[in-house]
Amino acid sequence: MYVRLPFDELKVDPTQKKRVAYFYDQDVGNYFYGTGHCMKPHRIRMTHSLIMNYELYKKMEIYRAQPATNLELTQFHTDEYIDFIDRVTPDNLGLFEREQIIFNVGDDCPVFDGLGEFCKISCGGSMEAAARMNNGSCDVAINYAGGLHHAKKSEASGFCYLNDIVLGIIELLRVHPRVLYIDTDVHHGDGVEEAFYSTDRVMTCSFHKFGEFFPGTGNLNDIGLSKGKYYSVNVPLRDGIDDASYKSIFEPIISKVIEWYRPSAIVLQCGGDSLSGDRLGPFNLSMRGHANCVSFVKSFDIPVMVLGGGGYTIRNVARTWAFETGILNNVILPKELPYNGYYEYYAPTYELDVRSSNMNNANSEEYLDKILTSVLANLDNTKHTPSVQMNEVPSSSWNFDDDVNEDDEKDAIDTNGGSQYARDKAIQPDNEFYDDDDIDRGEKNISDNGNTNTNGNGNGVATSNGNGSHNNLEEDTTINNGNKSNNVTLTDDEVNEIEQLNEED
Ligand code: V1D
Ligand code: CA
Repeated sequence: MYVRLPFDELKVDPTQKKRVAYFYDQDVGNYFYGTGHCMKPHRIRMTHSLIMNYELYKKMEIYRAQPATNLELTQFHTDEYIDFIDRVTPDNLGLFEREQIIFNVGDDCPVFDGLGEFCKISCGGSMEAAARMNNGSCDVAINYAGGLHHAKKSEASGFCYLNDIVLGIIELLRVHPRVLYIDTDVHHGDGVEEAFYSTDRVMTCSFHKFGEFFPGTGNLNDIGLSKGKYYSVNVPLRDGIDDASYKSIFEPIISKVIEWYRPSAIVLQCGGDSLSGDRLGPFNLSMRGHANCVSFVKSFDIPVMVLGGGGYTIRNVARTWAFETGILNNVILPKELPYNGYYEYYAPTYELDVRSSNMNNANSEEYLDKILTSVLANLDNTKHTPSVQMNEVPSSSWNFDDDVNEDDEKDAIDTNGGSQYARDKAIQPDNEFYDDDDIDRGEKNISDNGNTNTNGNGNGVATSNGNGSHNNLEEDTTINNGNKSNNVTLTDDEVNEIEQLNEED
């Protein structure tokens, strides 16, 4: 059953064009978990700087999402927990002694300055990514500030406080009958699995290190419950898995899942802690081995949301996520790193590469064969794709609980009000896009000729409105989209300003 596939060079098919929406908030890199903590949101800013300096902004649409609101967050989390996350700070922590225990904040999940804002940025990105996929305005939506897969309904866990993935999937379920979640972080995607453990509307599939490793869940025989039985897939792996072994287990499992389950949307969590040399993860994937998962999932031509996750050797996380962003845009990025705001992090090679090491691979062919055989056998039980009666979800009316008619309720996930409405409401009129006081002057977009593109909001990042149309663009000031060629030429002063801003990063 298990066949060790050769690990061939990654290729892209330039004829297979995807519309890519990329979500980034300039504030995200400023949040700090604390000295000695290995989770560093700064890696998202490093990734962004590579992406921009590789000029991928010419290929995709770049948005700054609206941070999620408390109401939106309660589509999954409890009111009490959201209230706590919203209000707690390092200064008032003493007022929350009981809550610290019940909501599990502490060493792994410290209360840091701006915690609530950080969570809302992460969740807003994934929810808006889902909204854009729902309205068909993109084929690929990327949010590297998302992917926080351990967060529970009313509990922080493993550096994660709020579960942007669950919230994003709930949004996708408004339109998509079946959503597939794939998790390549070295840790088990327990929070997402738990949220959908008893439904067949979402199939979760996590690849992870198993055995004396956080969070301790994700055994081979954890396969879901009641209606969700066979709709949770766990692939427990041992230390040192290499590119060829990973590909040889990932590809047949994902192929069969997609063939049997026929998802209409996929969410791919790309935790960078499965890379070789990670500070926490014991796997041995090269950048290309990791990116092969992205490339393989993309090849199915199903709308996909690509999220971040863990990853603790931050220079390698940034390299890999930038490379993967290239793949999603049908570009194999050149090896030589462009000069960027964090160039010194990439010493001594200054190259875009993460190599495997010569560590031992504890995943024998026999072991991988046993896993593959078991997973594929379980999948046979999902042959009859669940057919869900879909009800059209109105995008311009608020479905309060007491408004929902009973027929509609049958298969619906309780969205506690529904966020599509809120996101539609957030559309700014076309003539009100210039709100630069609220948006910091971070990296701007640079046009084909190397000059900055002034798009009206001064930061090159569109504030997305979730309905598929830009709210900050006019025909002659379009942002960074390679399909459009009406870039604006800048003055030397503007170019200097950009260069200075890049250096400040
Ligand atoms: F090394 C550390 C330094 C400071 C604070 C925490 C850690 C640390 C390392 N590993 N914490 C862990 C893991 N926690 C424990 C706890 C000990 N307790 C009894 C449990 O082993 C948590 C690892 C979290 C991994 C998060 C993730 O990579 O999966 C992730 N994905 O998306 C976002 C994060
Ligand atoms: Ca995983």
